[in-house]
Amino acid sequence: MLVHAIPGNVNYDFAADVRDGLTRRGQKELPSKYLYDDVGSALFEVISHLPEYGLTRADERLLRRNAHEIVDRVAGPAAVVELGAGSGRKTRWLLEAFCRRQQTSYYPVEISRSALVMCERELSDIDAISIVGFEREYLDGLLEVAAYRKPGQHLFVLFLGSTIGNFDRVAGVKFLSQVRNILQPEDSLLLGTDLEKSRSDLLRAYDDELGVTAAFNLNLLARINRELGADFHLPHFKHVAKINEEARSVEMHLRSKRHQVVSIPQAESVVEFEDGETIWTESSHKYSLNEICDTARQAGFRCQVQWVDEQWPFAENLLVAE
Ligand code: AVJ
Repeated sequence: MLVHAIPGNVNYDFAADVRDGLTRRGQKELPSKYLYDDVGSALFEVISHLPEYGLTRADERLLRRNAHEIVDRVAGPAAVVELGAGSGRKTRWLLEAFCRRQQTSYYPVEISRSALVMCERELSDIDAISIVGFEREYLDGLLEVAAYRKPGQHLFVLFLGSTIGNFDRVAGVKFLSQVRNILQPEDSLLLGTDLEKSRSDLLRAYDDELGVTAAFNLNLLARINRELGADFHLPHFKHVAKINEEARSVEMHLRSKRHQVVSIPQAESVVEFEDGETIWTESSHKYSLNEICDTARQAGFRCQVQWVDEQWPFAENLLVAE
């Protein structure tokens, strides 16, 4: 067992993105990746245990039940790269199955350092594993891992938890194509996707009774206060989950409860909110099974197998680079 981390070289600019997103005309918007600072990652971890939010548990059940079959279908020898590893808890089953076959290198790629530390701690007890974490954005991390690739070694990329759902459908195809371009033919990608379900199930999942999702969303404003010296007064905003029928997504917004002005010194901006105006903070697109295969094909993959959970509509899709 070896655990090692390649630290901080995340090339994004929080202040610039906040300024752009909040000072544009029309719908105000903040990129959803900023939900995951230390507090946000911990809150998402709690969300994944809520009865209303079945997504993470479905993902984990599928991985646990099908770990051996998945590993048998992946061309080896292979190094495992996980994009957005989070706590790493659900990856254990796959890695254990993998390590039974061969000594395995596991490269979690994460923009949240605390999630990376959690993930390394969670998985370091597995026999025959070496873990090297990358504190990077997805494609930057994947490029680096691909550069380490040994001759004859395949890459097996994990993109779980329906993180793909945060992209709109066009951007999703583009992202998968970018992943494909870093890979070689017969490398594999395991893609976890949340499937379409009823409005009421979706609204419950994204606006839970305890208010954890509300806290997760509002933390983005708290983060802007902490990191950019802003004066958002959190009780003046409300978490809202809405269904976008046309996009087949659930959106999270933060709705201003009154007319107000907020200053964000380190983003050099002063932002005015109308009563009822929202900041759009995240979209979670939901997929149909066929659509996932179409999307995969457009991005240069073939869809090899799809496993679907019986309790919560969610699919694990094994895609192979053409
Ligand atoms: C981690 C991106 C899959 O979209 O369902 C959970 C994040 N947002 N509750 C999702 C989330 C609100 C989650 N993903």
